[in-house]
Amino acid sequence: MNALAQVTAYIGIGANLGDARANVQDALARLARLPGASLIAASPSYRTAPIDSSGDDYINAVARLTTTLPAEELLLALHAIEAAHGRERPYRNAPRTLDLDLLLYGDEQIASPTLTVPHPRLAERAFVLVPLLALAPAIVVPGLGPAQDYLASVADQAISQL
Ligand code: PH2
Ligand code: MG
Ligand code: MG
Repeated sequence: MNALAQVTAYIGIGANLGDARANVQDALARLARLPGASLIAASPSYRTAPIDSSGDDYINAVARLTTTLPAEELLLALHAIEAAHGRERPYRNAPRTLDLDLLLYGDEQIASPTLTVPHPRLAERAFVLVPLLALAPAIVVPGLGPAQDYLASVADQAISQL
């Protein structure tokens, strides 16, 4: 029998409500237990200034998974982890206990009503680019090219490794 194809996926993790550091660590633990996925690596955590958002500084990190889950199923699993942290969405980019974004799913470009991959603002945000490049310095973003090429354009965004 054929083994199911393993896809490498990158997940952006963010929190700025409650114990944000603990929420990010718990998200990593839950990703490690996710059926159909393996947590391969996690970036360091970073403190970042809110971008187009409000409230406290964020804690951000990126995780690399391999998974046999289709992208839409992986997204549902990410939403379930957010829900376990009491994630509420009172308005766009509201402060949140936990945000899990599917940044990259193999080399796929996906545009469905529920999911856009690569994440549309990935290359504009230091809180994604810096941890992503810490995990995968040579990563190429489908449709954009090397992630490294976008770092200079986010150099004004405050970010510090914890
Ligand atoms: N997430 C957003 C909007 N702004 N800013 C920071 N620093 N970190 C985030 O994770 C973040 C944000 C939307 O998801
Ligand atoms: Mg987000
Ligand atoms: Mg999100």
